[in-house]
Amino acid sequence: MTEREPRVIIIGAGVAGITTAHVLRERGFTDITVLEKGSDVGGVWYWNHYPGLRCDVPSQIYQFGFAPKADWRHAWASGPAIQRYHREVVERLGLTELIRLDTEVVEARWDERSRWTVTTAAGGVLGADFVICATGVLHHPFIPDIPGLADFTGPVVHTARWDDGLDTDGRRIAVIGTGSTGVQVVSALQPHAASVDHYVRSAQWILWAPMSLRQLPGVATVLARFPNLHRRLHRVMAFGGSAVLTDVTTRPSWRRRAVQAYARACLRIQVRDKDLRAKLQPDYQPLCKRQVISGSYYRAIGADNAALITDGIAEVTADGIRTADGAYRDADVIVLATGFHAHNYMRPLRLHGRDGISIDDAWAKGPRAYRMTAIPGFPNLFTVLGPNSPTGSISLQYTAELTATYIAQWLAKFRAGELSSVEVTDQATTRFNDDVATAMGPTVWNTGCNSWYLTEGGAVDLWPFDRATMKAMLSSPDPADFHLG
Ligand code: N01
Repeated sequence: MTEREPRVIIIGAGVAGITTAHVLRERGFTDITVLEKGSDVGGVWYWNHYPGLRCDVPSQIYQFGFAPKADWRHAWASGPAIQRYHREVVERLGLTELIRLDTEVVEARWDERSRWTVTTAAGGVLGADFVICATGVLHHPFIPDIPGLADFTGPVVHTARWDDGLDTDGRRIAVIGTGSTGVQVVSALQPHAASVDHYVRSAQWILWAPMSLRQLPGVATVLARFPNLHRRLHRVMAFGGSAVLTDVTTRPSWRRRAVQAYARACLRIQVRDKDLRAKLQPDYQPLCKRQVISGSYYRAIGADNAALITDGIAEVTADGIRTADGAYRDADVIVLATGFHAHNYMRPLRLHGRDGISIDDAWAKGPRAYRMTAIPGFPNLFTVLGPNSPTGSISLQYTAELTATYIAQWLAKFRAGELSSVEVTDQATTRFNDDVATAMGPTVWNTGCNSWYLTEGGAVDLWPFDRATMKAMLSSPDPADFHLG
């Protein structure tokens, strides 16, 4: 076979897409196109701009290892600051020219001879030797099927599609949902609202942290002055944070119990009202769901203009919400902080692999991939931050970089003429998924709560191993696990 340059299409320009484009370009690949359906890069940070949005991972950790930023204003950055960072990184690294914004991919079809044919919503058709799905996890808003919701006469807004023109000051606001988003949006809206009614179906443990803290003075100057030190520090903090989170989430130990004791103490110490505390008390272990972190929620929900409503919602009327106990509360605005279809990945994209198999059929029993990145039946296709990605433990930027570097090795083999197609075997994928299922046993995610980590089939869609295992699995391709053509 002769040497040739692979034509690569990356779908999505969020954390995973930006990382992949950068890694591939660094390794000398030149035919890269990134298709992004949004009007800007950033992924979740582009789509989410609800009041109070802040990343609950410290800013000096939540950043690309290849583009550290010294001068974060806050120790935990705001959503807009993180979005600006992604735009700046793309510009600084010269990735802008690779990215086509406002370009939604609606179909990708594999054909043995012509490779991948990718179709956009505008009717554009592109050919590619490889498709890389960097389409994110928390991407498709979940709109609950609540009776009467469509009849509400005021604004109904999902947090992931916030209307920046919506005036919430002085209004009666109903917020439904209490994940990380619901907790942040309630804390932000409560001080200026006439009232906030927080509708909570399952209570959440909330770890206190000083989320509005400024980055310490002098830190930016020192880190900017010594970039190597900054890189090393970022690594140490990201790896250290991952080690701690992996440890407490994946196996029972006194360290897990200590974090859980802290969560219980946060509730006990911050909420003095016994009735309110009882309603805020979850009936499952701390850390079982994606842990919520907040420095302000307990204060907000205890305010005179706030109410915590734990009775189920019976119906939405034209002007308010009726709960199962018969109580009725007026509302001017309904905010849906109800989360995402977290296991859609690249869907609803019509993805067809070998012999026309669709991703919906391949994933009829839930998303399934090999080492987060390869799917049987879909040659020359990889995912970055795909199924089993470590959204509950290890740095996503690190994981994306490791996965992209792994994929680059397959692309290099294509470029060198060593293969034309590569498809993971079903056996290797089953083996990996069996290992995942076994390792999930002692994790805290598996201790009896309902969370977005669970697929419809009840499997925990997370990474149950440590960072070293991830590194080992993605260090170099194992040809025995693949069909090569
Ligand atoms: O979504 P969620 P989220 N009636 O799925 C409730 C990341 N994130 O957007 O638990 C009533 O966690 C549902 O109730 P229940 C982070 O990874 C990060 O808040 O199913 N309630 C739950 O309370 C996070 O975990 C940051 O009983 C209904 C809520 O809606 C992930 O995004 C900030 C309902 C959904 O919670 C998702 O968080 C924000 C119904 N019919 C988000 N349907 C950072 O800081 C659903 N609910 C980085």
